[in-house]
Amino acid sequence: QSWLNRLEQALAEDQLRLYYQPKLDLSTGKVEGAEALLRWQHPSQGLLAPGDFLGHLLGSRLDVPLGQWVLDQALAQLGRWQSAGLELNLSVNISAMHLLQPDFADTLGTLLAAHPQIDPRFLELEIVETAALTDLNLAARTLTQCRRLGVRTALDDFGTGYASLTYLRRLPVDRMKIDQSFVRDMLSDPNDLSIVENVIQMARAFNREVIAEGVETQNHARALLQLGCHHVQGYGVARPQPVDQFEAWLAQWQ
Ligand code: G
Ligand code: G
Ligand code: NA
Repeated sequence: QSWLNRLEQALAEDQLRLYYQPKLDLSTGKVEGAEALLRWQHPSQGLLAPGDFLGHLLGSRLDVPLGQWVLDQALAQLGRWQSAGLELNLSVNISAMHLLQPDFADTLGTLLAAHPQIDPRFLELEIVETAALTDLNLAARTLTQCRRLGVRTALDDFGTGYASLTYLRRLPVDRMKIDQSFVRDMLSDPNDLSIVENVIQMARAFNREVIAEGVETQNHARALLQLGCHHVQGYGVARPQPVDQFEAWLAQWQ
């Protein structure tokens, strides 16, 4: 059986899960929200992370249906949080193929209309695989439509790839996420530190927010705060976890 068939079965048999990793605002010490990260609870192989299967999925016939499943789940979760009085935003990873569907924004609008209790500002679309955005005009138009719906937009893995500056200039996003590969060694590698510093300054110049991922230690957090980046995410705060564990973690954090 091919990966794609097994993934199709996983979707049909409810083996996919969203895990939640907190995003912290260092300037207030408050958890601003979470990122939803896909996992596959495989019946025989245990818990699989996207690195194990995403490559088979992106660009395939399952890319859009799975992206839609993720959005459905994420909005249902946001609805539960808002009903419970939890002010948490939620970032959802959106693939290039999904974003480039001509009806992406309309479909999202319909989904939001089905959840009238959700304030769209609490949903953030995190665009992954920017290199696969073959039509930047279409991507920009779609992101503009999404922002008109009230939804926030972000560029994932910022700084990797040759065209980061082009994406920054052409895509209407509220926030850039500094890739964890730069954050990891920023305390020991002056070149990585310089990249992190420059991304933060560029974000400021373009009036965008910035968030750092892969923040594993307090020293990383301190350095980022000093450089003016107060939104962080990483194992140093918490790992991605199932929603009940995330909520328990949140309760003891506050
Ligand atoms: O959770 P983990 O660090 O293993 O995720 C690895 C990568 O997989 C992340 O960088 C993210 O870009 C991608 N990813 C995680 N969840 C999703 C998802 O729901 N949709 C898409 N398209 N990518 C995801
Ligand atoms: O690029 P994106 O934000 O989608 O990547 C998130 C991925 O990075 C997830 O797979 C998550 O498990 C992983 N991750 C999150 N925080 C850390 C961290 O502090 N260190 C490392 N090595 N990986 C992390
Ligand atoms: Na992401």
